[in-house]
Amino acid sequence: MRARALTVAVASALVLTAAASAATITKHATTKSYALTLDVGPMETMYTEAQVKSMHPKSGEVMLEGGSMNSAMAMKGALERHLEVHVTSRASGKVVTNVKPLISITDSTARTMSTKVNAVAMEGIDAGMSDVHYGNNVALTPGHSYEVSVSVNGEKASFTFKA
Ligand SMILES: [Cu+2]
Repeated sequence: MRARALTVAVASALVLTAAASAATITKHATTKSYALTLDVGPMETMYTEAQVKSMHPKSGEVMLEGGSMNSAMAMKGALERHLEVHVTSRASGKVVTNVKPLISITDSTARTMSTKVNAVAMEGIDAGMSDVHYGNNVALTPGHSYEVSVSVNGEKASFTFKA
């Protein structure tokens, strides 16, 4: 019975860990012209506009200018997450939909080289233009610290977060 109680405790600890790491992380930064919001949340299915028309998905995101979904081959222990950057103009407060941000990510814990994120413009299904943002799915190791660098029209900002 004792062994069984231990198994239950371990199982519930695993569930807690999974729940914690699935939470959405939100960070803010500003550049001269832009206010940037980084969101790291659960993996999203990204559809082309043609797929949205034919498949009528009820959730996920639609890619606006082509591009493709990363299906990151997750390393052992890594989880696939969705990393996205929302850009608004500091002057007008409006969502910026016509830029091509450069996004790269570094695992500060593993001290890996920075990796370019294939930043695709997208919006949530049925969310409309106010949700336009840039990013993709990425594989992150829970507990590791990451640095994300974003450059919008040459204006740079960086974020740090723990996955
Ligand atoms: Cu997205």
